Amino acid sequence: MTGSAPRPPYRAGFACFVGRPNAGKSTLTNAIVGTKIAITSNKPQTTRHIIRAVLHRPDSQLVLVDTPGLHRPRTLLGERLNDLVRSTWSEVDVIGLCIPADEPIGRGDRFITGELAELKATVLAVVTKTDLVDKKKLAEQLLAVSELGEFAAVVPVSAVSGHQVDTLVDVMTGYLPESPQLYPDDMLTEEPEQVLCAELIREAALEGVRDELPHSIAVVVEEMIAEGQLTKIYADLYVERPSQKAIVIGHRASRLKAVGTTARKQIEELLGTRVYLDLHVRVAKDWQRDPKQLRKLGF
Ligand SMILES: Nc1nc2c(ncn2[C@@H]2O[C@H](COP(=O)(O)OP(=O)(O)OP(=O)(O)O)[C@@H](O)[C@H]2O)c(=O)[nH]1
Ligand SMILES: [Mg+2]
Repeated sequence: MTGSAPRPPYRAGFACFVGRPNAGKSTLTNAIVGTKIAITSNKPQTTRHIIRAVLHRPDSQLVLVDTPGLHRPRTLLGERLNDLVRSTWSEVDVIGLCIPADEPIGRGDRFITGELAELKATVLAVVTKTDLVDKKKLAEQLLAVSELGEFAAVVPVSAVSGHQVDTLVDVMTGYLPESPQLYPDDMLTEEPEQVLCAELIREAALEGVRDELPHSIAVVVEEMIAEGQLTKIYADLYVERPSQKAIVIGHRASRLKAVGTTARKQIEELLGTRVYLDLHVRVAKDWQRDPKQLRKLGF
């Protein structure tokens, strides 16, 4: 006679990925929940808002908190973003320190590792972008990372190929506390649609711009009106200087049109309706350094 095995306890809690800009935190968050919730780009410091994404499993709920990359701040915005990261660290149960497989460990990684050692959360190291290196290089990186600090585990993963994503979830979930469910069954994120839409517009606008411009772009959705199968969206795209406005708009508005088309497709996918997108470019002089403007833009 065999009785059925005791059910594992239900676990639920919060986790976040940290690491320098561009380490692959947002891409990994999306890969884990299987939906694009956080925007990503090859420009450093893409993430500016804390976004929570919930992964539901029969015996667990993992709430991923996507944070900006920790960096040496050069503006008031940079300082605010770093503050957001640090306040998240103190609220989560598990932290995954992301280090790309294809880049040497740097001063920034050592600095972050040192800060994490002070926290009560379980800290894992996650070696990201494993699809970009061969086996030998990966083995070397795993060794280097394990010597960087005291980690509960070191997990290699590729958000692009999906390699080891489930394993990483298993490991993270194992460190969550026993807890009742935290969010309703079908809730993927608590982020308002308005914010998600603004982020998709910003992602489209980041494509193909260089130097300081990516940092100068901010997007606010002013109004969303649902009319049956059509959603009308009125949004403002802010830059810091008139010269940047000209670049963003492009020759005969060609760039702005392209940004609008890309963003509209993404938003239609998100909302499941057709979308009319009205996009205006405005100058908010040096907003990254101006407390009043920052507040207006939601920081
Ligand atoms: N090849 C490969 N590229 C990846 C992988 N994960 C992320 N990337 C790329 O790395 C770049 C940065 O990814 P993000 O997810 O935006 O990085 P992040 O850590 O969130 O960056 P910040 O928000 O700026 O701190 C993007 O161009 C991604 O497409 C991966 O597993 N493999
Ligand atoms: Mg990000």
